[in-house]
Amino acid sequence: MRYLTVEYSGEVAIVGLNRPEKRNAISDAFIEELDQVITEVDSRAKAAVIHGHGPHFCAGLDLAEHVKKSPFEGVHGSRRWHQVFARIQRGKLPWFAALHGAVVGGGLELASSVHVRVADKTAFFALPEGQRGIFVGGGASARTARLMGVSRMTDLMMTGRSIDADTAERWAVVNYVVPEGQALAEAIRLAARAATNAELSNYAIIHALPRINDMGTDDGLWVESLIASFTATSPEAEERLNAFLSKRAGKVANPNG
Ligand code: 1HE
Repeated sequence: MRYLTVEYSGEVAIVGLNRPEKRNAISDAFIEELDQVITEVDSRAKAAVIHGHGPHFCAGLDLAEHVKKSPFEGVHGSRRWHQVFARIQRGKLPWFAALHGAVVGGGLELASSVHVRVADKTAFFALPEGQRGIFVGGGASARTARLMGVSRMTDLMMTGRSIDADTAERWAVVNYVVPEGQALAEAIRLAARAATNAELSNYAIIHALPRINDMGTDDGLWVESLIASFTATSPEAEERLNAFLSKRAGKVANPNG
């Protein structure tokens, strides 16, 4: 692998963006390698974590490569990012991102395609496409806009400002903020926990929730009933429900102690 590292911690795949000398900027070859890595981890892991090697998570699109593209190549390139990121967002596994340093442009688009985001205090977020004379092309107008809202995304793109990790949490872009250097360990811990869920439940969470969110209430509730019945009647659900009733499974944790 040239641009990515893959390790395993039990059932959790740990995927590292590994082009630190270019701040993990994503080139065409990088995207193709990510596609291969997703195929590999889909068959070997029950959850996955993505993080960046070096001082930043990801500086987004490889601008040096992009400068040389024709309009037609640009469209195909953007569609390829969409295809590969869709394999994360609506694939087989729960994905977690560990974010530090720059999470900008296409880096934020990649982070927006995972299911749970953990940022450390060094993380900062921006969409500098306006300054570069381009537009988002890796899914931000659909995914990042759904996280932070169109108004905030418009502000980021118009003004070119960066937001810090606490603001990103307030804007629902990240789920957790942890001290410097602790995002990866925390993301792995959370992913390991998700890996113990019923596979069918994780699949339903990944696939049904965002689709229902895109539906009207009545259609959404109908689909919810189907998914609820589909998961609850699986042998694994029966075993897990019986485990709780016979006091073999843990109780829900009370955050107040
Ligand atoms: C790059 C890229 C890149 C760095 N493409 N080469 N993304 C951006 O507009 C972000 C541009 N990058 C930056 O603002 C800064 O590099 C960072 C804030 C991310 C990091 O700063 P720093 O001081 O740690 O690193 P650096 O010295 O700026 O960069 C180190 C090297 O990485 C340098 O190359 P060198 O040969 O001079 O050593 C940089 O040129 C190179 N580098 N970022 C190519 N992005 C599907 S559409 C998505 C659209 C977008 O993503 S637009 C946003 C693009």
